[in-house]
Amino acid sequence: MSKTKLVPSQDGPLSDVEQIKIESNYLRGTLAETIAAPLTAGIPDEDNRLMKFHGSYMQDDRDVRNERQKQKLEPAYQFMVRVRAPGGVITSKQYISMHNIAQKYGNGTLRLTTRQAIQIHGILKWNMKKSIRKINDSLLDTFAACGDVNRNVMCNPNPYQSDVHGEVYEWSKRISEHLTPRTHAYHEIWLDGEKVASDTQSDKETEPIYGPVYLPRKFKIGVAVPPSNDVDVFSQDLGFIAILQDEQLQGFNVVAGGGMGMTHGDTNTYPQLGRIIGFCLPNQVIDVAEKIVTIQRDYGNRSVRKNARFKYTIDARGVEWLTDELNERLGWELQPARSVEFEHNGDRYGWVKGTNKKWNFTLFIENGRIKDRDNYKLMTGLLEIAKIHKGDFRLTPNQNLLIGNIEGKDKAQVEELIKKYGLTDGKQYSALRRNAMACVALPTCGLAMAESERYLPSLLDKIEEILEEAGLREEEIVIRMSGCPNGCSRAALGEIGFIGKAPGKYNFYLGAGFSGNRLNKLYRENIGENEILEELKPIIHHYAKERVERERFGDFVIRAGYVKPVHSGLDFHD
Ligand code: SRM
Ligand code: SF4
Repeated sequence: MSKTKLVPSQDGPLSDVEQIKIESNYLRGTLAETIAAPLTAGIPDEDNRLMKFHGSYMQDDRDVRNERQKQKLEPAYQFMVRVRAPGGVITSKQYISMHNIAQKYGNGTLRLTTRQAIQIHGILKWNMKKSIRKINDSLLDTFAACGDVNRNVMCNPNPYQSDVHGEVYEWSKRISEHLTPRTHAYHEIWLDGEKVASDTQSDKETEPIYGPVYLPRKFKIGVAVPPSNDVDVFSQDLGFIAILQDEQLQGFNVVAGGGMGMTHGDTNTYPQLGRIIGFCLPNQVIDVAEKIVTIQRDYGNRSVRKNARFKYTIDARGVEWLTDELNERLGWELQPARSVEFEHNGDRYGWVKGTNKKWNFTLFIENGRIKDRDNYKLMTGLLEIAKIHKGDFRLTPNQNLLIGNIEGKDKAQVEELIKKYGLTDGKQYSALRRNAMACVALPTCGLAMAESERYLPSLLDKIEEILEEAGLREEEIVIRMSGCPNGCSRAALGEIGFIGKAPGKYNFYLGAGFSGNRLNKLYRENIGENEILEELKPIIHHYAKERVERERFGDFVIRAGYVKPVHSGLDFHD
């Protein structure tokens, strides 16, 4: 019997978001009107909730929030749009469009996300329709990039096994397409599609998978190709692990019920690892994804939003319940899971030749932010590459960018531009920095309790000094920082993890598995930079001196007794 957890009952009244969804007429609400309303740069809260399904969040610039309040001005409202790219694959032309939209309507930067999507921040309400239309003109879209539906489906961008990767990627795209909501609201609001009257709604439009109230909470799917676990398959609501034999795709192990978010001080919330529940053939994968989504639709908690993710649905009932329910809905049974090993959950940088003989270059993009700085013209450099590049770009699950499928004859030209703009595979940095991720946090994220993207690089400068002293500059250690316990950088899977508590203060975690198969554990609470460095320094030196051969940092801190291992989120707070 698997362990279960009593989570707050779902028999209470529906949460406010459920009410908004019910009344929204398939995600319309009054969005069309409030986006057009000229008197305020913002939109009302109910529409902002619906806006997420359309791939956008209203935010305000938190750097100027207090000053504007003093001046009795409304917050500096602006919108972030998230552009979905299943498996992170986009063409050069699409990349150029994103660049242009960010320059013209956004804050002039692009943000590669931890789920292989692109975010453009700082778009004013008056420019939202134009921006979304341009995104759609480029054959990308923002629909279902956020909201209580299935999000961007992640997939390993592995250039080594091009053929198998291509096949797995195609399945990921099909899962994504199959689970995309069917409402016409997006087209109607943003692309001036034909209006659907609410009284004839049911005749014209249905959501065969989601139903009219969609899911109780966001839902995330990732597909891993071993030995790389770059998609952090155990952090996904639903994961698929490609099983390969003699370079042929046999099928997928199915992983259910992962998630990273929690709330400080609430032990009913916790990060959780997905559990491997069986194996399916390639052509069964869409059926499995659909049925799992419907189980979450029917059993997820619609009363307490904090406990509405799939991990809680499973933990309240047990894994056996899930497999029984799934097998029943499928009408056939999952096969026993195949054995599989992961080696790492990071990206592999630099040049690599695929089995299709084409070249790929993975660029190190610190924390996913593409912008021009005085001495590093990353944004301009990438634009110039996109102008001549005939292959594709792949956004990696670790916020980096792979310039993919370069013909041998074109390699020198790309190489020249990489050199000209000083773009890098990160080899001049420590292995720690190459394995680091920070979420966006301030100034755009409304939920940030502490800095993350803007702070981690300077903290790393100091940790790197300790690593140099200890002779560990080239030791790969996974470090992740999130500005709040939502864990958007998948911080609970960092061998070293920091989660924001208050400005300048972080909870400090240790001991996740290097390949993303074990959670970390709280080591010190609410500490600032000096204490972080004081705490970390002796541990790093201890590791340098006493690690056994090939022992990973996350494994060492457990063996040395700094923290207990956490193999299930149900033990995260023990
Ligand atoms: Fe996230 C909410 C940014 C990946 C867990 N996340 C947010 C919001 C939208 C804040 C908000 O709700 O107002 C952040 C916008 C910040 C900004 O200014 O851009 C935000 N999340 C991000 C991104 C951009 C972080 C990044 O640095 O790349 C990632 C976008 C992914 C994408 O392309 O879809 C991002 N978020 C994640 C991940 C990692 C993942 O999915 O692999 C997680 C942890 C995995 C999980 O979902 O369990 C994650 N984000 C959350 C949560 C907590 C959800 C929970 O139920 O536990 C929230 C808050 C919420 O949903 O209420 C959140
Ligand atoms: Fe914002 Fe928190 Fe996510 Fe960071 S972890 S982007 S602070 S919601």
